[in-house]
Amino acid sequence: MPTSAPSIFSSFDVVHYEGPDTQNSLAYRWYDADRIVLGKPLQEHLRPAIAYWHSLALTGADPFGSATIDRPWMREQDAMTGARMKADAAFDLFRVLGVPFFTFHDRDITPEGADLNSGLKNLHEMADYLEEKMQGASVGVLWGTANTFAHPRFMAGAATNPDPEVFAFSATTVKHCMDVTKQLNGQNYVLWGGREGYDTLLNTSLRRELDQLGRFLNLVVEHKHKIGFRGAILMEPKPKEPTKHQYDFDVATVYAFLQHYGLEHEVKLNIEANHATLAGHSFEHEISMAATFGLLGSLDINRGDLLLGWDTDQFPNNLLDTTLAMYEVIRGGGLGTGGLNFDAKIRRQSIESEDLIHAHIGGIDLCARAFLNAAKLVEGKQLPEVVEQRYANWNEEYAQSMLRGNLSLEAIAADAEKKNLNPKPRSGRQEWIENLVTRSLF
Ligand code: XLS
Ligand code: CA
Ligand code: CA
Repeated sequence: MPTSAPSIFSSFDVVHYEGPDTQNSLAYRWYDADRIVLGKPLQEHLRPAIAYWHSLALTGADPFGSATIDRPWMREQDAMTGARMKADAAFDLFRVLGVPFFTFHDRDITPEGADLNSGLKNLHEMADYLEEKMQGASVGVLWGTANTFAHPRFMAGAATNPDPEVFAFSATTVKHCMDVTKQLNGQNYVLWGGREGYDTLLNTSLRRELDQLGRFLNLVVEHKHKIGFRGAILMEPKPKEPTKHQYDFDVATVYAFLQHYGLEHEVKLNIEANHATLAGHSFEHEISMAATFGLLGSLDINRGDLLLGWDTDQFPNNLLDTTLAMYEVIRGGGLGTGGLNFDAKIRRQSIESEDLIHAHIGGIDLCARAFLNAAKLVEGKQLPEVVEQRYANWNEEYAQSMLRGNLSLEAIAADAEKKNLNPKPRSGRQEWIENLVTRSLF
């Protein structure tokens, strides 16, 4: 039964595109969902999604203080009634912002049960409730996932736990979350490593833990095929936090892991901006690495604070960084079944419901504007041509035979000595190129 009271978002008008000159702060300036860019509507390139955990479950508590964000469903005595109130508010928020997707963990949509089976019962009950609500709404699931990191039982990992019962508990949880994601027609299923890592090697068997994680991922892939889930399975790299060292450190580490366990053709990646910078990379580097190996799945959009060394998950506001990221998305062939999930949270002092709406408007508008910039750079052809010309000599026959492996080191040396090669350095033209990008921002 839907709860009858209006939600904290129900009184807001639907946010529309009004163009860059509007004075209305509750309007989109750049996110013109139907505008055709590079052959298809902007919305189909971006596929924005609202993250249930940050938007509906956030309390603002931090290690120094208690909750600041007070939502009516958090005060509800009956946990399942609270979960339904939260879902009602969520669907109001989706409608107001006009986003096509949302993402969730099992623990965001349902309370923890007294034991495994009662928790699973709650999950299926809420999945049915969400399915019903989705029938009257124009929002879908970008991805679902399992929270196998918050409860103390997972403190030493889920799949990588030294206790096989935790492995089995986690496998059961993920199985049901995958089933529910399929039921809700989810476009992807995500696995972020949570506590899959270690705090000290002194109590850890790396070999065992990696083998456990490899087996776990293989089980997930087998189940995907068994139930006929057509979406992608996505791993989400993160270098540290909560553990000192996470096994899914960055794109390159996960690619090595997938190859080692025979999964590189089955699993793609969900790449988060803040995780990229925590790993010492730029977001665009991680996107480009993933695209290079055919692993580009979906993006978690947010930003960190370069003066802080942790995952602040702020809403993004840097147009240059986001333009560079969108440029690599386009170069990488787009996001396919993926999208832009706003894995971002309002600050602890942003306690009004309106703050959450401004946050998403800003983030979605930023990505739209960045995508338009990037599309302009692609269409302008100057940037792609620079790269083309820079490597043009590799298209020649001799260069190609070096690449194909037709020539040994000895043969290459003999030819080079015969020609007495004297290659001339050429400008990389970085400043000219960077000016092209900077000009696209204004
Ligand atoms: C945490 C992660 C997490 C995943 C989903 O840092 O970003 O929220 O995206 O479990
Ligand atoms: Ca994330
Ligand atoms: Ca994060």
